[in-house]
Order: sequence, then C-alpha cells, then structure tokens
Amino acid sequence: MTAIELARAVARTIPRGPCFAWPVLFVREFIRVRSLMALAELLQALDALAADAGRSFDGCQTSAELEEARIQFLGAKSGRLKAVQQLMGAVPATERPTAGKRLNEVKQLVQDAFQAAQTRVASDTGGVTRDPQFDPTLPGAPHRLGRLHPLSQTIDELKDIMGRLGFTAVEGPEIEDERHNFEALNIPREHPARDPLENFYLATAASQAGQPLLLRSQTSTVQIRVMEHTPPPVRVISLGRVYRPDTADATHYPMFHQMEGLLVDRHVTMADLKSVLRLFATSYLGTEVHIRFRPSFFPFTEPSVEVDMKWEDRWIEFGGAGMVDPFVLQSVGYDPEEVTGFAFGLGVERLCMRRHGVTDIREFYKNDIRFLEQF
Ligand code: FA5
Repeated sequence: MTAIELARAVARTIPRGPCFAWPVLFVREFIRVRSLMALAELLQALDALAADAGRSFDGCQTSAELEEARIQFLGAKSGRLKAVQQLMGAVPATERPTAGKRLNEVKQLVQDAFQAAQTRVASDTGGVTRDPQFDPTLPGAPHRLGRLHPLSQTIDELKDIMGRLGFTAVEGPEIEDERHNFEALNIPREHPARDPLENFYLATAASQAGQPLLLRSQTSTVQIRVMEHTPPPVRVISLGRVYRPDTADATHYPMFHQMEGLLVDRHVTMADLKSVLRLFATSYLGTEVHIRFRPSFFPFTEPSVEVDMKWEDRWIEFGGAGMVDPFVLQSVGYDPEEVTGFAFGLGVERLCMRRHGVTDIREFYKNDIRFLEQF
C-alpha cells in the first residue's frame, strides 16, 4: 500500500469532530498504522526468507550451487537476510524486541540450513556414490615444485659469502647515462669502449631524456653511484645484468651478470684485493682454489689485472680488478691522498659454470627444464 492509499484509509476511519482536532488525530493514527504495517511487513519477509532459504539449501547438489545460494541468502553485501534486516529501521521502538527476536530465530534457521547442506554436499562429492572411479586411499598426485634459476641461486650465494666478508649488496640501474658508464670511470669520448657498435644505445629513451642513454655494459657504474652518495669508508658489492653486443658462444652471451666489488678506506692495498678474492673463490667453490693476477688495463683502475682461476688444470678468466684510479676517486669527491681502494668485476655465469661443470653459457638461457631442474 502506498503512503497516499494509507492516508486515505486512515482518513476514512477518523470520526469527524471539531476541525482543529481532526489533523492531530489523523497524524497520530497515520503514524500508528504505518508502524504496525512496518512490523507486519518485516515478519512476513522473515517468514518468506526462512521458507525460501530452507528450500533452496535443501535443493543444492554441488558446492557451486551451495555457494550461489549462500550468497543469495547470507551474502554480506546484498544477501536477502541483510535486506530484511534493513526493514528493522521502520519498526517502532515499542515493537523492536518482538521483531528482533524473530529476526534472530530466522537468522539461526537460515544458518543451520546452510551448514546442514554444506555437510551433506561435502560428504556426497567425496563419497563413492558420486564418482565410482574415485579411490580416496590412493596417494595424491604430487605437484611439481618450481625452483630458482641457477643464476639466481648463484647470486644469492655470492651475496651471502660476500656479506660474511663485510660487503653490503647494493643495486644500480640497468639503463645508464654516459657519465656513469664511461666518463666518471675515466673512459674518454674517443675510447673504443664507447663505440656505438660495442654498446646497446637506446635511441628512443635518449630522445626523451635529452641525453644519450645505454644499457650498462658493466656493473662498474654502481661504483660511481655509491661513491657519489657515500663518504668513505665504502665496502659494497653489486650483482646484476649487463649488456654487450657480443656474439653468443660457449663462454659469451650478449646479456650476462657481473658481481662488482668495491672497497675504499685508508691504507687499502693490492694484497687486500688478492686476499678477498682468494677467500671468496675458496668459499664459493668449496676447495682450495688457485687464483692468479695477470697485468691488464682498465681506465678506472691503476694498476689493473685480469683475475684467473684454475679449472681442470686450465686457467680461466673470471673478471677484472685493480686499485681504484685516483682520477675516479677525485671525480666523486674523494681525496686520493686520504683513501685508496680496490675494485673487481667478475662474470657470474662463469663462476656458476665452474662450480657446476656447465660447459656452455647458452644453457642458462634456453629455458630447457631438463637442464634447469638439475639445480
Ligand atoms: C669489466 O667489465 C670490468 N668492469 C671489470 C672490472 C671491475 C675491472 C672493477 C676493474 C675493476 P671485463 O670486460 O673483462 O671487465 O668483464 C669482466 C668479466 O665479465 C669477464 O672476465 C667475464 O667473466 C665476464 N664477461 C665479459 N663479457 C662476457 C660475455 N659476453 N658473456 C659472459 N660473460 C662475460
């Protein structure tokens, strides 16, 4: 019944009296009748809900049907129980105890019906009556567990070992500007290492940044980034991807990983560098490892060496190293008269290959599960 229909019906029931009393009587009667109707409406809705929910839950055969019915009746946002509960607001305060009692009873009924159906459906679907092929006594099908890629495992282990030697792991960006990849590392404009054919320059990114950008060709960039923001002493490693347009063969790949190490402090010498690298190699490879330094050249270290390790009676190059060039220390604001430092950059793939006897670096990037699951 609409409010207007209700008003007309109430008006007909009020005896005609003095004209000033009639509106008061009408309003009082209108409110009383509307409250009683709200209570009746709520009780009727509760009865219908109890009956519908019972029927619906009883009829559910599968857990999907049951879930649908649960949402319809008990759903927290738009379930029917929730909607009926909202009718309570229109019930007059004097009638609320009666209405509340009935609401709680129906709530309990609906929940009991749901739980009974839940127990029945669970036992039905697991029982032999539904699927005669199902044998609950057979062992379950094991899930195939994934694992970390061997290079990720190696990186974790290298961080662990170097952490024990007091080196903190830091990160640097893979897209670099020329200052960090070359200039601050004492690699001048005419140096062949800056040849576009030796690097992956990024034309589109550079045009937006307004300066040349490239994929970093070495992790030595992170040395600069750390020293720019940290006063000495510094003792860090950085592990990450580097990119060079090298032709892929058994020991080279155009994208590979390096571990950069940097230690700057007072009185640091080449002897410290060799001790750290020997300790590291012995810890990672598990046996006493021979390492040797071969004289070499890197623009950012002086003196510079290639670091070789012995592998099956052969010397294999694992990286470059040296004492940080005073020019580099100066370019980041350090005083080369106060501090000295060493740095090294080792190929992570080559370390992992040596440790596990992998003879071709390309295996790491083929994504062949038969290879990867051996680690
Ligand atoms: C450098 O990259 C120097 N930044 C290392 C360095 C750091 C020197 C700090 C001094 C001080 P180099 O280009 O030699 O050096 O590379 C270091 C190692 O990376 C190599 O010894 C090798 O193990 C690995 N490497 C180089 N190119 C490749 C490649 N294409 N694929 C796989 N590993 C590579």
